[in-house]
Amino acid sequence: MKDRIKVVVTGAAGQISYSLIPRLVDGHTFGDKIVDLELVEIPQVVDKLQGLVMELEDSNFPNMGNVNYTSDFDSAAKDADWFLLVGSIPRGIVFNGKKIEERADLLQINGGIFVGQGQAIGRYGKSDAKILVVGNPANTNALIGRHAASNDSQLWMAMTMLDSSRARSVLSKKLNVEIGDISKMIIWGNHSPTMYPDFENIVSNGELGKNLIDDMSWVNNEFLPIVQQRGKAVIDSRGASSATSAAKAALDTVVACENPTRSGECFSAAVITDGSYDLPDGIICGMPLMTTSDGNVEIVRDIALSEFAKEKIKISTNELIEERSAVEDLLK
Ligand code: NAX
Repeated sequence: MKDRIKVVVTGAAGQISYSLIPRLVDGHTFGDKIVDLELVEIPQVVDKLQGLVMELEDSNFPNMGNVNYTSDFDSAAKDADWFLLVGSIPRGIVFNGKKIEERADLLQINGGIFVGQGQAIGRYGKSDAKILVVGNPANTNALIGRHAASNDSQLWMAMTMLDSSRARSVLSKKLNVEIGDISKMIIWGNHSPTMYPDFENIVSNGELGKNLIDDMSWVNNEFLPIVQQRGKAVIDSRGASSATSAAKAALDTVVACENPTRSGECFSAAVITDGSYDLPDGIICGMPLMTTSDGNVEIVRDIALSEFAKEKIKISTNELIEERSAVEDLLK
């Protein structure tokens, strides 16, 4: 009999989820396992998921197990192995009669969602559950959820894989190599325009990035702004936010956590700080990670940071500290 895995996806009727959910059951992301899906939406939207479930059933996915949709997060969370928390309230929406424009309002509203979901995950999720927060502001949402879950054996991450994929793409063009020839693309800090994509520590064809890129004008005026502002550039062009690339990045994160990381490599996600790299305590910060052969996800601790990198990372961690202050009441 094949192994089973239970995956909860919130924001299941949204754009990212439409690309993400079918690929959870296509036999690649979780290999041979049968994948049971719990698709979660807010009550006003949940009925739309019936259509998505019909499409999933019609797609002939041999690895698809039970599929349920609900607006009851607590029941969905029961014994789940993975939580992909995509659902959130976007900027510009009218919420409780008020148009949400300010970052502080966005932090409060979305943070509020993550208190309830975090408590349910801590209480009902598997003790070794892995949680990937995609919904923005992802790092601070993950901090709130992790605090509410109060279950240290579970792993809370905020997604920075999309930023890392974007940075790899820009660097592969600059270095004129295939994207697969670039490894160790680390994103430090917040999933926001302050993030720091660490070009110095990439490895391409056996050579460190700092030895390959000596054009600081290109770094400062092209590389960093392109990667940091890529989400906005996609919105400006498409009239909608990055969806298919965000879905791919979420899947890449799951695959990176489900399979041992090759020796000397690492992948990007934001996790709770633990004193490594002198990062401030108690924030969810982008760092280099690896999955061990027994399935634990750990921080890679031997990356050398230049003064330039440290300065950039500080800007982003300061922003995370400010975000944490804005939601202090949700962390009590
Ligand atoms: P959509 O607006 O298409 O979908 C979001 C869905 O979440 C909606 O259907 C909404 O009803 C649902 N939702 C809201 N509150 C919920 C709750 N409490 N429980 C369950 N569902 C809930 O947005 P989409 O384009 O799919 O983006 C989703 C989130 O990803 C946004 O916050 C977006 O900013 C964020 N992103 C994060 C990225 C990252 O790298 N971390 C990149 C892509 C994306 O911008």
